[in-house]
Amino acid sequence: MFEYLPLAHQVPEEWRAQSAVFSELFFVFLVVGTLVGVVVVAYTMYNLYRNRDDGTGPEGFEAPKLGELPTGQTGGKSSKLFLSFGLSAIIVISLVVYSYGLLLYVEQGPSGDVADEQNMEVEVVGIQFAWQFHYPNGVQTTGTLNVSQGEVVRLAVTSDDVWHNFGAPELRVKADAIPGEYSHTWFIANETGTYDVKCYELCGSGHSQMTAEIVVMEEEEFNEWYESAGANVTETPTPTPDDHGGEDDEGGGHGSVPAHGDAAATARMGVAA
Ligand SMILES: [Cu+2]
Repeated sequence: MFEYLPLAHQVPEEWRAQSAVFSELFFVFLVVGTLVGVVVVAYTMYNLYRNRDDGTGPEGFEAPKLGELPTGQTGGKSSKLFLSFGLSAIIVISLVVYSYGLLLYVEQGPSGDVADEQNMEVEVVGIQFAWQFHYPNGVQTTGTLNVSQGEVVRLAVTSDDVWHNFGAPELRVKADAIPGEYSHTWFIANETGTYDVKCYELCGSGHSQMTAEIVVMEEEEFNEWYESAGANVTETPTPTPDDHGGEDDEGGGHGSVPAHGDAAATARMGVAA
């Protein structure tokens, strides 16, 4: 139904990091919520003052009764009721449409021909108690994920033993690591630097030490590292999972773990369904 919305993000200049999308969502909801709150509270205070009982009230005033619409009063009370209801509906529906479009982008990442070519898919494997990264050229690292600045990095997250959860809070990345299946997520890091990775699913005695880091390098530096590391690879490249990116896969994957208490995963399931 809303497939056309991510089309707005087909050119690299419009690719936005998930963290930027979430910041915008929080900002918009904060501003709209504050404005509505100020208007409602101010209007309530104004009416409290205007309709205060100073002993000179109108004769025969009938106060609204519980469970009845306040119609029939003079002064257009019912039209005010429907006006406020209509305004609320417009605000709520606008926010739903707006945030649903952004959440689809968060879910699927940049789309289009350029995004299909300019990305790197890395297989992320959780083990007790470390994170392993398998690059398309066969390079494997443990504990450090090197990526290029500004590139779309797609992650296929899985586990070799028990349930883990791969999370990099600063990049707003989080995905279940479940044996036998892949969770898909993506990120763009526009700033070079080092970002913390932690395991967010209690997985055993070493859970708290199950950390890693994402190192974002400048493009040249990354290419240099990637090629020299790739030159040392003797074994055949690890096949990357071929079931990536599909909305159905995503829904199916999360749908098969209904007992899981991860609020983010539940929210994603809701969006993908
Ligand atoms: Cu873990």
